Amino acid sequence: MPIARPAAPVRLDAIELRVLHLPLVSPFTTSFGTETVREVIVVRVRTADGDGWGEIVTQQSPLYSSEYTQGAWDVAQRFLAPALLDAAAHALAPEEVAGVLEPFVGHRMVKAGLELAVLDAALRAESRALGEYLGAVVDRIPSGVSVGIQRDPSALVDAVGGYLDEGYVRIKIKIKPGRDIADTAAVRDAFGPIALQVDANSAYTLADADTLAELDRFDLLLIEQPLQEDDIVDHAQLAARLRTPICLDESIVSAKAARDALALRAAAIINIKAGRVGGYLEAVRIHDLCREAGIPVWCGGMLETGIGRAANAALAALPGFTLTGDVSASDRFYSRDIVRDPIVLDGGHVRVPTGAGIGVEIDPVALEDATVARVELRR
Ligand code: OSB
Ligand code: MG
Repeated sequence: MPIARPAAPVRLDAIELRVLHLPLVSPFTTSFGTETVREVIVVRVRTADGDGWGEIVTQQSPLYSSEYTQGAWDVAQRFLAPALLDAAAHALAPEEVAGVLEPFVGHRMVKAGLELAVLDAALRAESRALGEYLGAVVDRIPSGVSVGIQRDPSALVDAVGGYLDEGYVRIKIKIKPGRDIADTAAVRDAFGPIALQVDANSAYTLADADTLAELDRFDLLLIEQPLQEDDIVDHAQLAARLRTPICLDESIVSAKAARDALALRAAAIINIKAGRVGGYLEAVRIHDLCREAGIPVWCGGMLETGIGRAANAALAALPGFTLTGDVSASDRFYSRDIVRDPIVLDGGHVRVPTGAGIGVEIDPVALEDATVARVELRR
């Protein structure tokens, strides 16, 4: 359902942007590369009624998407934040942010981070929780974990075993050509009928359909984004050759892209990430249209800090999120988060925050320690 009760407008006095470097507890490897330090941008909007926080989930290099942190840093300061400050000369409702930023093509992760900060400020001013605002129907959600490519299949089994011991209820392993069948077989053989899915991050082409069809024998929940971002028709052709359901991630950059992918039968399941689609409000629209179409969705992740993770937990509490998402605990990636009350795993679940706004408080010392660049733009 669309947002039931909009938030009151806020007047923006300033927007602070910071680039953070947060060391990961272990390297995270996907088909597109390895990350050891999370480089991310945190947004603080300043209003007469208090601050609001958001996160721009770009990565250091444009490998998952065309967006990347230094590009985001530039476009946010040069165009998007000034446009928002101009528009907010009187007051701006969170629901109006996307419209103000719409003339600028792309840069959805930047738009999402700015929108979240305005949304957080507006909801904090009203003492409303983001979950309640978005339409959450549960107070805790099951937690899955995304496991990177390891040195070899036996190291992967060790890593997966550790997460199962911690209580994660669904495992996703990253695959790439040459590290697909044997890795998946090793995990299936070691752990039997666990809830298991794979993510290729666009590493294959339709010419690999026979290899991908070999994955059918592992009874996977889904295969995520086997082909490239714009391979919508190819995904539809691949789907006709696989028993394993295809889930799209990179391809779904908007509600329009989601509608088109469903019309073309390119996806049976959709991974929703607010950053990738330009914000939590667009994410809710995708949720709504998938629910209408009977398409299951789940909440993906971008190695968010405690800011984005709290917001993801709120989103994943909507009724159409019928599959377990990548909303893992803070300590899966970080030994020190930038929020005071980071997400923890409790019986395989994480709690949906109930405090005002995103429902977590920033740890100012941890934030400062992680900051490598800071700028403040004023109206
Ligand atoms: O494809 O889902 C992905 C992380 C960065 C970029 C893309 C992806 C991922 C993950 C991690 O799989 C999910 C998480 O944040 O836990
Ligand atoms: Mg993915």
